[in-house]
Amino acid sequence: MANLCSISLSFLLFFVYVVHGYRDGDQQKKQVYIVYMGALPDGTYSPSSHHSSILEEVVGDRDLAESSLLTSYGRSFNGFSAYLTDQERQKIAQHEAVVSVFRSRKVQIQTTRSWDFMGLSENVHRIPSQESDVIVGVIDTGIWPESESFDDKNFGPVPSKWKGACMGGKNFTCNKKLIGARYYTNFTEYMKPFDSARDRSGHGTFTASVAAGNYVRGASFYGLAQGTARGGVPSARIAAYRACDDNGFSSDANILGAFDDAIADGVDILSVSLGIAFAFDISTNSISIGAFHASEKGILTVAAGGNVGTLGSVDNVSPWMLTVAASSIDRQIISKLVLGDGRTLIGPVVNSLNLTGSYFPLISGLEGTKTCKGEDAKRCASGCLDSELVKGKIIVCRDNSNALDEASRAGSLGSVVYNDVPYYNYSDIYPIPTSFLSTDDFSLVEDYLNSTKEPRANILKSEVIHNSEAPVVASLSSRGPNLQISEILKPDITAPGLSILAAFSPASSPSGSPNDKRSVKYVIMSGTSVATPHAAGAAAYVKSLHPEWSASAIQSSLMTTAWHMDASANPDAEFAYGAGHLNPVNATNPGLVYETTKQEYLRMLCSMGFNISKIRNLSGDKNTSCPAADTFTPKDLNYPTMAVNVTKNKPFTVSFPRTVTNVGLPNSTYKAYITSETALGVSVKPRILPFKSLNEKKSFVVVVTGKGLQENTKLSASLVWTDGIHSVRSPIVVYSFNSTSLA
Ligand SMILES: *[C@@H]1O[C@H](CO)[C@@H](O)[C@H](O)[C@H]1NC(C)=O
Ligand SMILES: *[C@@H]1O[C@H](CO)[C@@H](O)[C@H](O)[C@H]1NC(C)=O
Ligand SMILES: *[C@@H]1O[C@H](CO)[C@@H](O)[C@H](O)[C@H]1NC(C)=O
Ligand SMILES: *[C@@H]1O[C@H](CO)[C@@H](O)[C@H](O)[C@H]1NC(C)=O
Ligand SMILES: *[C@@H]1O[C@H](CO)[C@@H](O)[C@H](O)[C@H]1NC(C)=O
Ligand SMILES: *[C@@H]1O[C@H](CO)[C@@H](O)[C@H](O)[C@H]1NC(C)=O
Ligand SMILES: *[C@@H]1O[C@H](CO)[C@@H](O)[C@H](O)[C@H]1NC(C)=O
Ligand SMILES: *[C@@H]1O[C@H](CO)[C@@H](O)[C@H](O)[C@H]1NC(C)=O
Ligand SMILES: *[C@@H]1O[C@H](CO)[C@@H](O)[C@H](O)[C@H]1NC(C)=O
Ligand SMILES: *[C@@H]1O[C@H](CO)[C@@H](O)[C@H](O)[C@H]1NC(C)=O
Ligand SMILES: CC(=O)N[C@H]1CO[C@H](CO)[C@@H](O)[C@@H]1O
Repeated sequence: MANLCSISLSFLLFFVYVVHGYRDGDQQKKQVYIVYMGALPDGTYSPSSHHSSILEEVVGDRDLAESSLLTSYGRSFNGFSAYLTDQERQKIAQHEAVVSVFRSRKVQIQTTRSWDFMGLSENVHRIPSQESDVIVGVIDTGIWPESESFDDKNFGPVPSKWKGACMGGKNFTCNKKLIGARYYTNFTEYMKPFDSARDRSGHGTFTASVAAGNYVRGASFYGLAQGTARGGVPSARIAAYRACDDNGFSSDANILGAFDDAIADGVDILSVSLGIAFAFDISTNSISIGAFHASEKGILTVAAGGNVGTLGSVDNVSPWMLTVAASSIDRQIISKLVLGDGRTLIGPVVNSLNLTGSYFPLISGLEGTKTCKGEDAKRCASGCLDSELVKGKIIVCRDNSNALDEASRAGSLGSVVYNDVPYYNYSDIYPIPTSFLSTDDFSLVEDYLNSTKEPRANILKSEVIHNSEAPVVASLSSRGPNLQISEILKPDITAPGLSILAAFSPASSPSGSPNDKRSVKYVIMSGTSVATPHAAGAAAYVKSLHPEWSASAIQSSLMTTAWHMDASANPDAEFAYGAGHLNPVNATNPGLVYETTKQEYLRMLCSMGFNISKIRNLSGDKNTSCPAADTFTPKDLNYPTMAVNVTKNKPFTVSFPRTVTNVGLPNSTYKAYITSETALGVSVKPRILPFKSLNEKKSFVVVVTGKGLQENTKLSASLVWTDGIHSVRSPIVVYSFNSTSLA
């Protein structure tokens, strides 16, 4: 046995060696790397010639350097991408001008009743002239420019501050609503090339319309969720940056290109419903890097927390961006399966039509195949179903949603599958009428099949039902703790992300399946991708009323005014919803804000052990220094929430220094109110903050003590500053989680 293995192993090595040597003749394979150089230097500077000369130093040859350079970034920050061998990569990482070098990774996409549900009604206070000056940038799969949601009727001229362009490719026209478009397809690793910013997947059209789409009356998906579709800021402008292919895939290298342009073009808010799935080092992550430079320019980046659903899975975790979780709204969409004996079973599905007729033959996977046997047949495994046998029938497949492609390929009338993935219980659209049942209900259907001579069933068009438990964080929504910066609580906030109606690309199929020939202008979707543009729209709304506010002031106003969520209905509590549920109206009048400066972000990086010369390059300021013997840690950042990871089973005393800025009433006195679990002692000094003028700052310290936490547990409290009019709330979370048990 052992011999056999070693023989095949050496054969394999030999084979790899030969193939490798034959293909490039080089001792090392070249791969695409991103060379990140931080901020742009002051004065006249030619990024591309600097990039070429750095490459020339490293590869030692001018022509080779030219051919290795792929893209120069240099409008908003400094860096480039290039083909490098591993040796060249190591050499370039030592270069004094370089902050980090990393492989481009795969990045992917993760009526609007939702706005009414949050209290942002159609007749809410707006300043249309200011709102129409706000530009929301969306980095996604592109946009469908002809959608009614982006029509420019009644829009005035493009804001004069706009420095962007309409470079959407062939047959792509912008207008006074959709004022800019660009696309990024240089790097086809992980993705398929495309030739325009036109959205053929629907995702980018959807997110752009949730953030800033027009009012569109009578929008619905086949009559479902009918109402007025609208974004958070219907009068605002949109700029679309297409970095993702039709399947929603992109790479760091393309995402950086989109950030580089969007910041320089002059967007006000960036909505980024993308992620890498599980956080990565913040200096080698395109979204983190882009968002850092955006925040320097006063642009808040709003990003998706991810759809992994487990503890520790939250993505986009840097403090200079707002990270969004997804939760339910009071509307839920379900579909009924009616069995021949009259029993009705309910599942979360969006079915667009009633089958014409009352009952149809119901058959098992075994009866739908001529070629497959056993479990494969029962599961309706790929290629098993025979069109003749399933035509006009509803097929029961002992599988989760994977069987749906096979059932639709074979042309069955409808299908019944089960749902055994706990986080996958939201209502989605499938290519054929579908019943998506719990495993218990599914076995009732199997019993019925076995016990009945001529089993029959019908699958009804979906119904909208009231969900009185809302908002509850979706089980798919990624949770903290933050595995990169354990003292920054992430996600920051939750927003509607389940069964939301918004604009779509008619070139795509609503279920995403090639077997689905429907083409629609509005569709229903779920996920943190859907929640993100809600928060971006709310950020743009705050920006429209306070054009001068910094990115961190807007972030703070959204977080401290969030609705308090019910911890008993959300087992992971703050790790699931952060500060709570987005409340766009109250966010416009927060009273106090926790503002964070670039200097503090840099100090945080110092405390995390980043090399000072790299921090200087990142900041673009040669004077930046890390304070000697600094006791600062990320919990000391002036962040609107407070979190700390303490050593298990040990008593702790932790201080959180904070400073608030008065943006409410000039003369006001704020008092501190604390609510806490009994095992935590929380005190605030001072407890009263008297303000005499606007923009005045006051500092205080929150001290949290406890006797010790068992591993993998947490305790929470909250601090509310109130002047009788405003409530400024910050959650406080003390936890002890072993990150290796989470990853
Ligand atoms: C990358 O894309 C941009 C924009 O399409 C283009 O200007 C540039 O030349 C491309 N670079 C390469 C190396 O293809
Ligand atoms: C910081 O980076 C510079 C430039 O790459 C390098 O020379 C220096 O040794 C680094 N310092 C430390 C402490 O790693
Ligand atoms: C432009 O694209 C739209 C949408 O795909 C299509 O309907 C139209 O025919 C195209 N026009 C041209 C000139 O290709
Ligand atoms: C679908 O069929 C059910 C049961 O036959 C009926 O109650 C319902 O009204 C129908 N819905 C539509 C939209 O036709
Ligand atoms: C999803 O499952 C959770 C937990 O089982 C449940 O509380 C929630 O209501 C379900 N949501 C939907 C939309 O079915
Ligand atoms: C129903 O029949 C199928 C196929 O014969 C069998 O695999 C399954 O165990 C039966 N289910 C029940 C609940 O008896
Ligand atoms: C929103 O603000 C109003 C007035 O400023 C206040 O009365 C209300 O309680 C706030 N709502 C929430 C959910 O905090
Ligand atoms: C850096 O410090 C020097 C000396 O203190 C000062 O003259 C210069 O203006 C500073 N530069 C910046 C960008 O702050
Ligand atoms: C604000 O404070 C000043 C000085 O203490 C006082 O004269 C003024 O009446 C106060 N204004 C309000 C609205 O309370
Ligand atoms: C919390 O700190 C401990 C060490 O004290 C560390 O092992 C663990 O990974 C940290 N947890 C997280 C989530 O960062
Ligand atoms: C582009 C840039 O500003 N690079 C700087 C990075 O830091 C080194 C060392 O301080 C400088 O020499 C570079 O000019």
